[in-house]
Amino acid sequence: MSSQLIYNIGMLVTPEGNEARRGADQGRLKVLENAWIYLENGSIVACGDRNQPMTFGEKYDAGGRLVTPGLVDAHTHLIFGGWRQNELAMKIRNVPYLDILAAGGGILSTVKATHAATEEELANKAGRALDEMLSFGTTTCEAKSGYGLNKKEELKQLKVIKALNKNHPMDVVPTFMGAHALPPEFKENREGYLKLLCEEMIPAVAKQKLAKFCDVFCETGVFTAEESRRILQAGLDNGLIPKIHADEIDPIGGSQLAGEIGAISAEHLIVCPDAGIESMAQGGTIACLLPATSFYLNSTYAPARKMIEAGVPVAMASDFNPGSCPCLNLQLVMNLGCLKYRLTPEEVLTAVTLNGAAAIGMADRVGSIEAGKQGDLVIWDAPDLNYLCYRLGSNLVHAVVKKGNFYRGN
Ligand code: IZC
Ligand code: ZN
Repeated sequence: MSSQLIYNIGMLVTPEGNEARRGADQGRLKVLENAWIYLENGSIVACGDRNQPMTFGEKYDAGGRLVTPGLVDAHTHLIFGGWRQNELAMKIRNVPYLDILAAGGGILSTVKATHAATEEELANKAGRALDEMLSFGTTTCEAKSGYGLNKKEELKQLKVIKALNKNHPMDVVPTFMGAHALPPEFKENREGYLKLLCEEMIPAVAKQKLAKFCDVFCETGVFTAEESRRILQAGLDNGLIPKIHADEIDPIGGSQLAGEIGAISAEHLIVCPDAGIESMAQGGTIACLLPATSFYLNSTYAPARKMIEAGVPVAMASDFNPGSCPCLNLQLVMNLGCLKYRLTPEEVLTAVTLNGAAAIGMADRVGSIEAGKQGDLVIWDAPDLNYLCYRLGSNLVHAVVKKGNFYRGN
C-alpha cells in the first residue's frame, strides 16, 4: 500500500458532495487553512487543518500554496484530424460559423481530415492534447466523436477514446455524437441519415459499450429540435444518456427539449430563452457553459446568473475543437466565467470541478477533495482562489496530482 501526505497547504478550497450544486449552494465551498490531505493508493482518505495534525505517509510539502480539486473538462471534441486555421481569415471578415459549415467547410472539413487519419495518428495527436490539458490542471475530461458521420468512422473515433482512457493518466469519458452534422452524401436524404443514426449507429455504439452519452447538435441548418428528440430517444432506448448542444447560435428549442427528455446536461446555451431555463430547472439538467467559445465566435455570453438564480446547476468547460474553440486551458475559462458571466470565483470553481463531474456522471469519484474520492488535485502557484481567477494568460499550475501521481506544471 502506498500512503502520501500533502502538507503545508496554505489554503484548501473545494465544493462538497457527490452531486451538482445549484442556486446559492453553487458558491458554497469548504475552505481549510494550513491544511493537509492524506492519500492511500491514489485515493483521498482524509483531510484536515492544523487542529487535526497528521504525520504519516510519504510527505510532500505544498509550500503554503492553494490546493483545489483537479479540474474537470466536461465538453471536448478531442479526437480530430487536421486543424482549421484557414477559417481565421473568414472569422476576421465576420463570415458566420454556420455559413462556413453550409459551404462544406467547418465541421465537414474536419470530417475529411479525420477520415484520412489512422487510429494511431488520432491517438497520438489527442494524447498530446491530453498532456497539455493535464499541464493546465485538468484531470478528467469528456470526449465526443462526431467527425466520422458514418458507422465505421464514428466507431474509429470512439475506439481511440477508449485507448486513450486506458493508456493516458487522464480519465476520458466518451460521448457518441454522430449527430454533429448531416454528411454531404445524405444532403438530399435527411431521413436516411436519421435512420442510420437511430437504427444502426447508436445500437452498435451501445452494444460495444463505446459511449456513455449521446449528444446532438440542435441548431439551424444542422438538426431540428424534433430530429434531436428522435436521436436522443434512440440513445435512451439503447442506454445512452442524453446531452444536447442547444441555443449556441439560434434558440430553436434545444434547451426546452433538454429538460423535457431529462438530459444530464445541455451545452452552450448562449441564447437560451427563459422557457429553456425553466425547462432545465424542472428536468434537473445541468447547464454546461462554454465561455471560451463565445469569446472565439465574438458572440454574446450565456445567461449564467439567471440560470443559477433559477436553480439550474452551472458547469463550465473548454469546448476544445478545431473550429469554434481551439483552446485546452480551463484557467482561461475560469477567467471568462468571472469577467463575462459575472460569477464569483467560488461559483466558478464549482463549475469546473464538481458540477463538471456531475455533467459527465463522475461526481461520485472526482470533483471534490473528500474522503473516498480519487486523489485528483491541483497545487497552484497562487495563495488563494481570487488570485487564481484574477491572473490572466499564465499557467498557474505548480503540480497536478492524478490518482496520487505527481505531474509538474510549468
Ligand atoms: O468542429 O466546429 N459547435 N460543434 C458545434 C463544433 C462547434 C465543433 C466544430
Ligand atoms: Zn461542442
